[in-house]
Amino acid sequence: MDYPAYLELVKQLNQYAHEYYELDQPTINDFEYDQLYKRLLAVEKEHPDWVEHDSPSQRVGGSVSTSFTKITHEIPLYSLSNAFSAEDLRAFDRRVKAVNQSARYVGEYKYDGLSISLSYKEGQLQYGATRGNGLVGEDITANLLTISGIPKHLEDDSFTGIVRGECYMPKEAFQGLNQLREEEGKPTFANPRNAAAGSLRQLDSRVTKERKLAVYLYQLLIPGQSMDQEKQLEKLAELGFPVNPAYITTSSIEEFIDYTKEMTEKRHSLPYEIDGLVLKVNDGQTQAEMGFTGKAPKWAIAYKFPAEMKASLLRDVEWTVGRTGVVTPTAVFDPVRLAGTTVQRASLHNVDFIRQKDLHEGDTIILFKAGDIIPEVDRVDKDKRSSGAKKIAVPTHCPACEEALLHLEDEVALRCLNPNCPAQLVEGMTHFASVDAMNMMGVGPKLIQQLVERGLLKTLSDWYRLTEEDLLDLPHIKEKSARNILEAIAKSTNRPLNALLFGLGIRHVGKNVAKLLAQHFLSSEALFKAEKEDLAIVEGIGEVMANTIYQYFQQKEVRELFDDFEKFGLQLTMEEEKVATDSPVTGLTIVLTGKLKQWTRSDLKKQLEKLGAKITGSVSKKTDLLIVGEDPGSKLDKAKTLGIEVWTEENLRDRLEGRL
Ligand code: 1X8
Repeated sequence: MDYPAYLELVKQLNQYAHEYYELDQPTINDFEYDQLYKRLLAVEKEHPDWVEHDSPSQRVGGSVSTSFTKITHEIPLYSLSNAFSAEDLRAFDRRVKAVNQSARYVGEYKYDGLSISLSYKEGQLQYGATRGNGLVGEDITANLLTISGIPKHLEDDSFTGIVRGECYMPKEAFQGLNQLREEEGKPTFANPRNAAAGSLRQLDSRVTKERKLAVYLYQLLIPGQSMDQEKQLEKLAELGFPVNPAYITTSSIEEFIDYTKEMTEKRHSLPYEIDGLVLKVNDGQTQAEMGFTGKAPKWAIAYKFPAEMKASLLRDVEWTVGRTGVVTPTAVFDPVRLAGTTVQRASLHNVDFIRQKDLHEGDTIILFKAGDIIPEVDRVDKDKRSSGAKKIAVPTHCPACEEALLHLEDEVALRCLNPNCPAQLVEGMTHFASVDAMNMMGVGPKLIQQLVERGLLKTLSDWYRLTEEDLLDLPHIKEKSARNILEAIAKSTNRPLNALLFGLGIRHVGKNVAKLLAQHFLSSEALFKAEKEDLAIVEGIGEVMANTIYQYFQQKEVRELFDDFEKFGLQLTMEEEKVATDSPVTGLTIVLTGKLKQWTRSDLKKQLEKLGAKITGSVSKKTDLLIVGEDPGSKLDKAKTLGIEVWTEENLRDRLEGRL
């Protein structure tokens, strides 16, 4: 790899990280990201002088997003030392008992979620923050307030202190969310923790609210006071916070070790995911005596459950073609019980994964569940391989259309490029008809399969060419259902532009991006005319996405498709979003000054304009309001002289959210 290619790789990885962490819209899966990241590390090892300061390798874990206001924790959040065996736990016990022979322990669940910290003053929530790097987190107050169990006001209005715990997504909510995302053609979350993280990092708390998050609180800190752990839990419950009653107290490490064994099995039947147990010295006095190492308390330890692994026999590798032509392999193996359910299939992701694991026909494979939910192949038991076993063959031709497959050297994916591939067609047509796209009620995959097989659906506009005779020709379709289908198709011509754009199935364009595009460009014509730069300036659309969208609209076939759409009367334009008429800033002439922390200037300008305000550059008698960030300059002086109202960013936010 040469230097420019290295720079490109850094840029690409940063874009993926941005899409993952800030937009909550990953465009590649974890495995693909890891592959690229490993390549980056290898190159940097070979050329240490190339390393860029913004390379992902230079970031420390738990990076702080730039989208939220940062909050410096009054008391840092610590991490926990880990124990992986009974022996580790006994060693911990010896260290504790050396300080206090009769020390007692509290043993609690270790949730696989995100640590949060809530600060209350006289019973009022001041802010809620993420852990961040332990010293500085992000202000996610608005999002946390959507979670039941996090009150804005406590009944006890004398309480001042910090409350900490874990925010998590229950297993059921996680599965529901992923199912929905799959239907919407969005990338799914790898585990409930990622899903919870993505949900908390939403800039729009209405999204967080839909995500069914939950919390358990387990720490209560009052500056200058020390409180036994059990007392903290009691007091938290008394204050009205959700506290998990499932904790044990004991002074015997052997009893705790037994508990770890019991929970290793039982955890799978809990409605949320735990990845271990936390053992804490109960009394505050002993805690204080033991103190902290660099960043972890010496009086607590996290026991991590061993990941459950089971062996099974690989029976087959299935290759399926998705909507975008990517061909993905799935392992089919003898059914095994694993982490609470019976499994017999696991994604093998892509060709690189198969090569890396060195998978052969009939191999004994060792399985585990990623995030306690998704079956994954960990490795192959090579000792059990029969001599002469063949490597898993990678198909050279599409399993659906038999066209030659393409495997680009620097792409992980194996692709079928045949635009008329029936598998892709069926997937693409199904997506077009789906609820969030053209919403053709009563049009299912089976019907679509038949229509594709008969050559009646070759391109998306063919939907609008279907006749009653076409449908009546199909088995089991009577006049009534044929009419219903045609009616549903006809009705779909009224779907708004964003739904149509989503339905096209452009790579990386999910429901949200489709909406951004529609609202920004307002017509398909404008999209055909847009340059890459015009696309990339849309808030929420990165360079990679801009490029794909641009390429898509350059295609001749797409032009023809839209000409057909126009002919069939589809909605190819939409109205600009209405400007609000009743917000606290409607009709005001506003000037912005100073460095803003919560918004970028252009974002804030856009938002205020949507609320019906006019933004101008300099303060004059006509100015109604000045909004000041950090280090305001002469504009503030001038505004004061003219007696113009001045708001800080915080004032503005409070007003907009109706808090003042
Ligand atoms: C992290 C966690 C703790 C507890 C539960 N789940 C976690 N993820 C607990 O104390 N019960 S404590 C903790 C930390 O201190 N980093």
